[in-house]
Amino acid sequence: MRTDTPLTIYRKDYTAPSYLVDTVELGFDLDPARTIVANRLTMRRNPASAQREIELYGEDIELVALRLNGKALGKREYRLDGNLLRIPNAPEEVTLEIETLCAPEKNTALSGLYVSNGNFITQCEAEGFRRITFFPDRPDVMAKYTVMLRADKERYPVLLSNGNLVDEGMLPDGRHYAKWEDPFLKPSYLFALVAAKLVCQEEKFKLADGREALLQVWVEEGNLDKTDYAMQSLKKSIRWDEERFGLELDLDRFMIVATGDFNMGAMENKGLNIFNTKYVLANPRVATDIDFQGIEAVVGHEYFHNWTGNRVTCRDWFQLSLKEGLTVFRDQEFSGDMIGTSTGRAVNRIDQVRTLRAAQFPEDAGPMAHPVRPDSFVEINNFYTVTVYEKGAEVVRMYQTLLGREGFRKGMDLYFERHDGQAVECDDFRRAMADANDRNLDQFERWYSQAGTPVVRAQMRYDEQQHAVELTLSQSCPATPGQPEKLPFHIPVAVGLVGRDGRDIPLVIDDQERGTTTVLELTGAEQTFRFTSVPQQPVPSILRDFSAPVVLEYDYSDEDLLHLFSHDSDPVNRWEAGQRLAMERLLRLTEDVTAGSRLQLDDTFIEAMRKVLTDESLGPAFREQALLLPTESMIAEQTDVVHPLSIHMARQFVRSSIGNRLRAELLAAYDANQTPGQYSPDAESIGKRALKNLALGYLAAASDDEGIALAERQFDEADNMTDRAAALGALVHARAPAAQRALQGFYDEFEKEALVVDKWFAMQASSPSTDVAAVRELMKHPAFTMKNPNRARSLVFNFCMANPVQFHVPDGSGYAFWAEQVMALDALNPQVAARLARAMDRWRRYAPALQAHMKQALKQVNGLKKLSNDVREVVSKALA
Ligand code: B3K
Ligand code: ZN
Repeated sequence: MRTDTPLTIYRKDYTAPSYLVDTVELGFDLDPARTIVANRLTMRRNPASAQREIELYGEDIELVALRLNGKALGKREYRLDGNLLRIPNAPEEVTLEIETLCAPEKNTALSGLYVSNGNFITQCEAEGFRRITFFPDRPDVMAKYTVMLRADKERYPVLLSNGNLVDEGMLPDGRHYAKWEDPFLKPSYLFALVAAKLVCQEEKFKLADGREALLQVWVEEGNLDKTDYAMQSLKKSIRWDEERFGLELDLDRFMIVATGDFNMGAMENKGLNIFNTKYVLANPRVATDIDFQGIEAVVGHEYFHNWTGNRVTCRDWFQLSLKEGLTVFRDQEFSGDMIGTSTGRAVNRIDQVRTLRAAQFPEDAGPMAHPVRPDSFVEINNFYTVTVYEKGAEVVRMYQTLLGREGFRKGMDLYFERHDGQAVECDDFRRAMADANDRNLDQFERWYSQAGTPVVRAQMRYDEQQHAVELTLSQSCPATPGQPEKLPFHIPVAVGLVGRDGRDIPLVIDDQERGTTTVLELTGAEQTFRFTSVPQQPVPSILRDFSAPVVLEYDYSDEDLLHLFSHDSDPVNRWEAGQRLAMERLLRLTEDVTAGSRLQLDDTFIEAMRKVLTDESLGPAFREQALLLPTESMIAEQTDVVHPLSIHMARQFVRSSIGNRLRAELLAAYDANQTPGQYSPDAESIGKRALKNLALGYLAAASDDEGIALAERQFDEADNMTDRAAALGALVHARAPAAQRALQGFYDEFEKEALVVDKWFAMQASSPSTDVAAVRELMKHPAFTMKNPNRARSLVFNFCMANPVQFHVPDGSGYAFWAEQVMALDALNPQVAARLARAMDRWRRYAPALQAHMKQALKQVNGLKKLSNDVREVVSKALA
């Protein structure tokens, strides 16, 4: 916690480390109140650096002893300014011995070494290792680690760290020890230890080269009935990386540990992944389909980091997307391949597009906008963003779109050939892609350096005489903080032409046949592409499969959109046409609500929805996506002045109209998509449940009580959490009289299941019937605590970020609540507080009266003298 003005760190100021570390020997005497850490480093001067001082970072730890080459250093021989310890005039080769103290039980920031439900856990990325010991805590310092753990055997029977267990035994005083050795070089952010009372599900797994690896999933006692899916997902991930990228597990042992107190989803520590319980624990009784999917994706993600992140890591934190964008791309491809079918894959892709639009586009247009490879930051933890992750993944995907799957694989192979064991930059990845394919990707660099969402404007001209189509594409990109002007991007635009009969027209450019979908490369500000042999005026299907993270503008008529919505062979664009039809109406209705006009929804739209809903040739998962309306925040992004209540009412009106006017079809879909028999989280069943529960939601939003009755029945009879939670959500959101009884029953039944209690809070927090006063009441519930990030997110975050009507009440009480919670949370856990702080990012877009309240709340937080850098950066950028 600092009170001075936070320092901005710039990418351009990078300098190589003054000393390199060869080996690290760590000894831990674990005690919640007073842990002693002995750290023995062998270091040598870095020939690539002109600097001659040893620089070590340390934060919130007490220095007890410091020895250099066996000799204790006096106070004059080193300097300790804040978090930086400097030793001038050190010799070429150095053995440093550092002894420090820390208090894990007081560590509420959950960064470094902390206690979670009585267990010791660590989290070191990005800069948590310095909260454990003094160290050149930067990712380009890679070393070999040996770790000795000592702790009371009764309370901490399990002692884990990275790599291989090389020794274990008893100590005289009831304590025991375990010694771990990690054979691979790693940066400090990948260090981990666990000392805990845990049990595990384990299995030997045969790797492609014939070796056997021991796989373990560690959880607290009582949770062994929820580890199967994580274990299965781990095995699938290992196999997939072997097959798709030729990458093997390089350790004999791979462990996953679940903890209930964790700042984010999971962490890829070498050989010892630590997970939020949310992404490990699942069985049909307590987890929804979305939870199961999340587990598969996150287990995959962390496992894939073993190569993209751990074997090849980042030179500095500005390069974060080098590992995150690439690894998200890899986990997305993994999930797609696990579904297998082409529509399944498309639904997966649609989900990605939705996330990008709902979260990344707003970020790219707001005060925290930054390039995929940022140029500066105050607090690196604020840059684990949707831009670095999801837009970063889109950037990686574009390589594959431009180079083809094989070309992309060649690039990956070259990347590992060149950089295995190194800490590198995003540019190195781009160079590997270019060199392996003999392509010039210089202009592509702008995806890394320029922030903002590019806008691609398309115009089509059909030449009846020549039977030719001219498609003109132009691009621009709005200004973002610090970047007033942008240069053109290298944009892959996948295009098809849909004929009047609904079929794709074969594409011919420069007398070359290009199939029915072709990737146009837009590199200039404006370019025209000419297609010949086009027998009749087509409807263009542009940006197929969402081939680039851009906003596409094209003046589609309703008729064009209806045509694409019925026929486009590209499922993503077929869905997109429906979204455009819906968005147009939602925007108009929002204006009507604000103006007090009567609301009306045209038959054309309802008919289009009816057609999709009843089209049996489309899989249920796709139909669900097609019928899902854009979220309130997506609508907000499209309006000039945001009136949250108008948006909510407009969207509710469309929902109830669909519920009323498609009642029969929704009921039929509800019945036809039941999944009797044993629950299974396969794509087909997940799709059916999604469509069925969407139908239930619409029916419950309709004006008669039949939907409510259906929801009540489903709630009482469901044998799995997906259906249970969907029914409860429908009751709560429809403010049904039965909602209270159902909520109480749900709580009583699942009181002991922390992740389900989170759902219980979340459902209420995001319900439009829950106002600020009700949230404050819920905060008094014995199960609520701000100290647990999952719990804080379930109630406080959901209210501030997923309940726009109540959060934005005209009197500003929602914002006052926000300020209060950000400040309270900041004193406990700055990383989590800074996430909540971002709820106010888009404050300038709201109606003036709301803006004034929002500004006041932001100023209140910013006015606090004692504020973390994390929150300070977010609120000061919002106000700037
Ligand atoms: N690499 C971690 C994120 C660490 C966040 C630190 N504030 C999880 C992941 O992306 O796999
Ligand atoms: Zn990651």
